Amino acid sequence: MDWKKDFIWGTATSSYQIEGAAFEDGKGLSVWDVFVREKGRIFEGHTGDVACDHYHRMKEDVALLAELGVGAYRFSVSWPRIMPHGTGSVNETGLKFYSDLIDELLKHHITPYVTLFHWDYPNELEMQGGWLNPSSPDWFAQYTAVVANAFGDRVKHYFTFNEPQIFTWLGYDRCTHAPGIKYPVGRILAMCRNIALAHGKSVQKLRELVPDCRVGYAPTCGNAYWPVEETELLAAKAKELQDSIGAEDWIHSSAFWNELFIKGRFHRQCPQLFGDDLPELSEGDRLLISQPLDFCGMNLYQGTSVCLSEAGELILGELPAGHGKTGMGWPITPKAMYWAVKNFYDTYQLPLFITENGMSALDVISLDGGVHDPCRIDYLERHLSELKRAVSDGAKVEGYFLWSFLDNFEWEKGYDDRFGIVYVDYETQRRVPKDSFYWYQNTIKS
Ligand code: GCO
Repeated sequence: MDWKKDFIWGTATSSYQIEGAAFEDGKGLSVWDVFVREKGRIFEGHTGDVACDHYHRMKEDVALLAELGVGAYRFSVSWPRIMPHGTGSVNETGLKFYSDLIDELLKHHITPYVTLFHWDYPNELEMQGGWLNPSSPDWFAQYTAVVANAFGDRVKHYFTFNEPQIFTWLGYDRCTHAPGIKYPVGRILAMCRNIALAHGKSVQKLRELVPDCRVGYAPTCGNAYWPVEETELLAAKAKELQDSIGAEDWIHSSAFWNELFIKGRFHRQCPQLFGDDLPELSEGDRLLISQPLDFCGMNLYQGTSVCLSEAGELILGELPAGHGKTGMGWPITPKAMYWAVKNFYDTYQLPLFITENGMSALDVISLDGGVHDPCRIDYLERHLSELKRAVSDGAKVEGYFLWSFLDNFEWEKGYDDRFGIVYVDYETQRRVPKDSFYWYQNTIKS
């Protein structure tokens, strides 16, 4: 691998988390615009109404991306910004925002990677049952066609869904994310089937309208298990666990969604777990859902350790007291990067992009005017070296998108956690590149 010539270095963001302009220029409501107004849902009542005001500061932000020196930028399109009602009429001003963004990126030789769905679902469609509505796959295909027709001449890389395991699990089971409607498991499974059909129809539409496109999806790695000692026994156990789905957190597992999106089937454990609740997948469904993909994303932040106790029993998730953590309290587990990538590639042989990796920290602007984030640099260095190890062990990884370019709206945590390599002062909207920005700039160069 020629890390300089062939490897794609990028950063990632998403529409609701950075754009703001939530009610401007003809944009329709998303389920997040509604959810953030429900008392107690979001930290200190924060909303994405303004966020990083990227909608009005796009050129300044792209100039910063160009200074950073990335070859690619992963962003998402807000469905209700370009289709206010979710279906039917198109908002030309909304389309123009993304068209201008794409032109600005290309002017700076930055390749756009577009995520079609990063959770800001049109509220009017949610009112019609959302992903439970049997028409939802067609709604998504229609939206895909609008994006493909508008940008397909310049955008060749697409991710259909960002983290289907998160917006379903937190949106309709744990209810900490929009729309926060609690469904019984049977309904969630029916929703998963429609989401998978929507993914298949979207891939079909992209291939039809953008023949030279490359398509994938961006799951989180919900179950990244890593062996504390790299013995055969523990490595085998980590892989077995990564390929399994638990009874309680099946929906959070990457295995459930990779089997559905890549193989067009429910995971082998589903029949026992869900019995009659499990919807039928016809042969037609299978073929549609498992449309061949060009690559798969992986949003990787952390993993669960696998080790043996003194008595020789298997213990999960035991980390020594004082083990490193991020600002959100997530354990820092760089080996999860190696094992998640290696196990995924051994199982599916699909080229991978790390579509998100990074950490939240309680960053402040120091007295010297800089933002010093050595912990983030350490986190990134360790994860990138584990990624390099996985590549040298044969995994085909095409690129890496650091999460995130800007500090932004971290869903139910609001602005309390900062994931950016660029600090955002939300009072003034001033951008301050952190030390990690300059570290990443140098890493890309070298
Ligand atoms: C996710 C989402 C991002 C989050 C990031 C930090 O992976 O949950 O894609 O929108 O902000 O991961 O939690």
